[in-house]
Amino acid sequence: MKTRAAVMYKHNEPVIVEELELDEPKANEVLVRTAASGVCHSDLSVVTGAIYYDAAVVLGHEGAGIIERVGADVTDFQPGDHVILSFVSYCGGCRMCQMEKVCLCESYDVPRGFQLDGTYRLHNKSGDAILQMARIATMSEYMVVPQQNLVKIDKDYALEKAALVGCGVTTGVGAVLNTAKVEPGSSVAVIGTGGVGLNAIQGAVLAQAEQIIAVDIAEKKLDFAKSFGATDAVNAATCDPVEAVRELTDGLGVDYAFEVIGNPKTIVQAYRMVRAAGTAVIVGMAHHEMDVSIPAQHLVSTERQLIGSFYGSCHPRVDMPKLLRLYTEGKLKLDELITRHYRLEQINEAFADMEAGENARGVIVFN
Ligand code: CXF
Ligand code: ZN
Repeated sequence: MKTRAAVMYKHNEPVIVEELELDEPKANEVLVRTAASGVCHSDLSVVTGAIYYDAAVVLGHEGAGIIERVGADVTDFQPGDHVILSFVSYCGGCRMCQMEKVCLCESYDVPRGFQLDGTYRLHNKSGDAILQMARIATMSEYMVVPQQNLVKIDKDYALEKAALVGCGVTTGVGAVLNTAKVEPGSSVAVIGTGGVGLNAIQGAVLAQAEQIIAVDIAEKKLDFAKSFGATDAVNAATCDPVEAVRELTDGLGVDYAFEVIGNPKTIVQAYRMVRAAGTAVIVGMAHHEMDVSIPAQHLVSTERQLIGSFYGSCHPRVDMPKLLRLYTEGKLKLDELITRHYRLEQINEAFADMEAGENARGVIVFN
């Protein structure tokens, strides 16, 4: 069948929207009609090569849709089911899965562009195989994905809201609640208040943190941060954010700092703005070849913790429905996250707006 999709052919060049040929789902696979795809900074990182795919790839890893057809051996899903796409497919049997750390499944690694059997479902007019970002590729009208990448949800939820739970909400809220396990009364800094950072702020509110300091260089994003629950805002374009955070915490530093950019400089800032025995949590995906330098003796003598958080340490099928329930109960903002809707053809404009700090989240909607 045919599907219109946003393809990254060349790094740092505009993304091409074109019609591709999509194969039928094989055993264990499901055909999903995409309803909405969030536009996340990691999609742009694929365009720049920071998250590296060595061939043409359809972008998108934050989406929701409706099941159209299922392949052989798919028993848990049927046509008409509403689903969120998870960007991790886990095997369920390896040691990490047994430890309930399914997003760290031994069979998964970033990036993944082909199906579990090693073959491809997408081809362009020249017959070339096209990869799917994170095996899903939500910036396409239709997707064939492994059933492990699906999370069934109630049909009452608007799919454009549910889509955001596929990456930004789960990654940000999960970093605070699951990875760091922030305690009530804590002080928290969030560096980078884009779509994921705003959700780290929401997570800090849910964790009942007392002080939530937003750090960014764009005033508009700091305004978003305040409306999502930040108690203080620091514009790092006009001051040293480490000094500013220390001042706001009586010289001590915060209990937790979340770095949601993926930049060595801001990762070091996160490390430096936590108090002794505090925890710096790195959420942003840095360029795959980048290293970070931390003062090794200081790390020991101050007992600082420096930890990574991938996909909010989530269990997709447990945590995503839970987050939707929090939304229903009015405890989690999803409506306010969506600043602007785009058509698939506007993907390059959506990226430009994201880089300019215009949106909390931009969302591509399909009809
Ligand atoms: C990324 C991580 C690499 C695969 C796609 C999603 N995380 C968040 O944006
Ligand atoms: Zn993402």
